Amino acid sequence: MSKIYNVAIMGATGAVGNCFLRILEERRFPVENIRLLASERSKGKKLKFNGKLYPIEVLTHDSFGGIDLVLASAGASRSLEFLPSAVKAGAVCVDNSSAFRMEKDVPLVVPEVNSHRIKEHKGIIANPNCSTIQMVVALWPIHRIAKIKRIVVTTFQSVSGAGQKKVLELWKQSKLFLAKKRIIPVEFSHRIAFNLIPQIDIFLDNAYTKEEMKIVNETRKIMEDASIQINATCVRVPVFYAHSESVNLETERHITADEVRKILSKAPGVRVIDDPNKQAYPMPADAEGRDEVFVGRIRDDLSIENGISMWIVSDNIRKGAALNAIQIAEYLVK
Ligand code: NAP
Ligand code: 3JN
Repeated sequence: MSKIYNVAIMGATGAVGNCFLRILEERRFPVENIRLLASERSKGKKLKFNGKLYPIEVLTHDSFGGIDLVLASAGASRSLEFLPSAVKAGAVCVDNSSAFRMEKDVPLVVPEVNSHRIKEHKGIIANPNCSTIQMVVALWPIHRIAKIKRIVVTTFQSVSGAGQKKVLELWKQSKLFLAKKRIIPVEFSHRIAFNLIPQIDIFLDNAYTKEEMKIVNETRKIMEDASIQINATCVRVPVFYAHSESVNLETERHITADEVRKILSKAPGVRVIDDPNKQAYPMPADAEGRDEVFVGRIRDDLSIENGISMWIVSDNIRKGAALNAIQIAEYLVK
């Protein structure tokens, strides 16, 4: 790669794509030229980057000439179809989708955990699912010291995790609900305003959802430990931004809540907010727009010998998607 980079954003008009633009600006990523790619639907639109308007171009196999870095967030089928062309054209791709995450020769990276894998890439580096990212940032420092044997996680995932249209749907439904008008769900399978939906993505044959099994399989790959037992329940909640997780751990070595608090207060990317006397704990409203993974409600599990419970919150569009991918890109250019 040269010193200033030609960057393409695949899915530039989406929730994650927009966040890519803002974070590249904020972190002064060395961009020479930027190419904004989306579907036919966005033909004629323009988006601002570093004070200049750029046209949206329709994504094709020829979109990658002269491009050094592709940040992809146009969905898994687009990644499967177009990233091989980008690699052929000489670009390195950081992919936000699930398309290549579990491929053996594709690194699946959360820089706070396994940045050493980045250099093994063959053109594509995968960004994990947002729920996996925030969980492993908080759990990796504990795993290193006490070896996690089992994780039971319940997620509370904001609507933005499912894309821009779902954010609008929550707005619309909330207004209708408060006006006591009839709600016909369009984007979600059920009403999301003033409700919870215990299903994210499709159900698999084992009665878990695809989102739940992503957490299981991706966590094992990132933490390089196939022996960790993981049970996940993913729930969509009427929150606009930031995902929350209730996590219970069983460790091989005994570790106290106080020790966990100390370890996490020094861990990269983590911010501990945990003072029950002041009713201080992480909440999605405070995590929105922030880069950290927030951890609180750290407590000993009274029901087993080596157990810890905690509450983890992070902005799903930033650390859960765009920021993690740009941190990977920063390692690439280093
Ligand atoms: P979104 O707001 O719905 O945006 C989708 C983007 O993909 C838009 O820019 C859209 O362009 C583009 N797109 C859709 N179909 C296309 C096509 N046929 N050709 C070219 N571009 C196309 O969704 P999002 O929240 O940004 O998420 C996008 C993807 O990122 C997801 O599908 C997922 O794979 C990944 N993601 C990952 C995480 C994570 O956990 N790491 C979190 C969220 C999303 P138009 O505006 O032209 O339709
Ligand atoms: O729903 C959420 O909160 C996260 C969703 C992520 C997502 C949405 C559509 C397609 C993904 C993902 O990142 O796993 C995918 C996908 O790429 O399969």
